[in-house]
Amino acid sequence: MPIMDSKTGKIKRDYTIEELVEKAREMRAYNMVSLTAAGSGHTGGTLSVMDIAAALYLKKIRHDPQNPNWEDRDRVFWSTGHKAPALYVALGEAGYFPVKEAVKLRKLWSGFEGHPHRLRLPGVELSAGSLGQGLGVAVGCALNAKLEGKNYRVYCLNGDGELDEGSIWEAIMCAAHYKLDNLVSIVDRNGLQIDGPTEEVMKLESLVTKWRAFEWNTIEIDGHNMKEILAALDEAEKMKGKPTVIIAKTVKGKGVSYAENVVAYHGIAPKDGRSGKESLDRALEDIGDSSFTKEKVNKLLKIADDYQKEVNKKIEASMPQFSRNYWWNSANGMKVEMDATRNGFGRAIKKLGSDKRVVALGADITSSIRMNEFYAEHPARKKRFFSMGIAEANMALVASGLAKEGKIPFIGSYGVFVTGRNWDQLRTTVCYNNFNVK
Ligand SMILES: Cc1ncc(C[n+]2csc(CCOP(=O)(O)OP(=O)(O)O)c2C)c(N)n1
Repeated sequence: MPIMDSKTGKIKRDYTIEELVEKAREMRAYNMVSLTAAGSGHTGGTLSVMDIAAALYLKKIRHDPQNPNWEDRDRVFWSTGHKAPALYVALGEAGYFPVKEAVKLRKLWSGFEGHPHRLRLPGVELSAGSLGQGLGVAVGCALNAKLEGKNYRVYCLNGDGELDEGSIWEAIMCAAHYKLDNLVSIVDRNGLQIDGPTEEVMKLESLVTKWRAFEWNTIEIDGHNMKEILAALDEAEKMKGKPTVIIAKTVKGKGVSYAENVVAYHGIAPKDGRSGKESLDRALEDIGDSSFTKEKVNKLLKIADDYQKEVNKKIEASMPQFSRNYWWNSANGMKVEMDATRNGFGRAIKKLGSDKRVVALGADITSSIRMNEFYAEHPARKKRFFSMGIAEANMALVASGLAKEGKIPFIGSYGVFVTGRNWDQLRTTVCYNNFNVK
């Protein structure tokens, strides 16, 4: 069901397959302008998921952008919150707000946060960012439809790297247990995550066999073929008694030559800014939407720029000012040299690595937290490094097992994940057992 008027039940706007292909092209272009204006964001995954986003928001789901909380709307959960810019351009194209607004990506108070915030933007179903959580929420939402006899459908966009998280498999089991045929997971199978190819970080294959064994209806498609995407979504709707997973083979960075299949383009905007080899201009050339003239792009970038200037003014006005300088806020001796904590971590683990008992466990952000310093100049140490995938809870437990046998394991991820997602493992297993996990 395409975009609807929730009051009259009439279709507001429908698209042909050819039009959807063009819309996805336009969405990629807006996406790249947004990322460039922000100077940061996730190029790779937003581009790989874009055709699916266009198919869902412009053709498949029943929704009314003028009535975002319509009770009977279909729900789409973006479990991979880092792909938020693709969600924003999809919502904009569908009519939740003018799509050009999405260029205010990552700007304070704009609502277009780096990861989606449900309370700040209409059409966003779930605040997300910590991977592995959306599918469970989607299960709850689908269960509610069954309980209340509602016929809305529930879609969840998952990343393939995200499937490393155990909580995903708990949700998979739960959905099959409750025979949630109103639920569809779409896996953006682009084959890459942050540390490299999925099969090197944590082997996923055979993915189809795994989902089937968990008793899901399993469909494999080319995630850039609009016809196949729509056919799979229709097939899922006909399925009775089982949830459906659509494993969509995609290309990370699809449509932008310098980003396609390039691991480094996971979480960055075009390296060269507006023009140059790896720039916005080059990206737009590759994408090939002729409506994105220099003039139009300038105007879009100006929207972002003007907005930022207003934000800066407001911030400046709200900052407390000293009436004059004192020794403690201005003397040279009081100034400190700043260095990121992760750099200190990298230096320390490099040094400590000479102790053969030291082992390092990574959770798919190894270079980002400088854990790679452990083996960068000491290749022999690589065998004492273990990639755990995006699975912080299991990482703490595996480290515990190694510690129990006399190793000194260092585990690492971003602070929120390595304390939050494995808090109980730290409490019960690491602490109560007094295991020497760092
Ligand atoms: C719990 C958690 N751990 C780590 C991260 C950091 N992180 C953000 S994206 C990402 C890789 C995700 O890979 P995938 O799901 O395949 O997404 P894609 O490659 O399609 O962007 C990681 C590890 C996170 N957001 N959440």
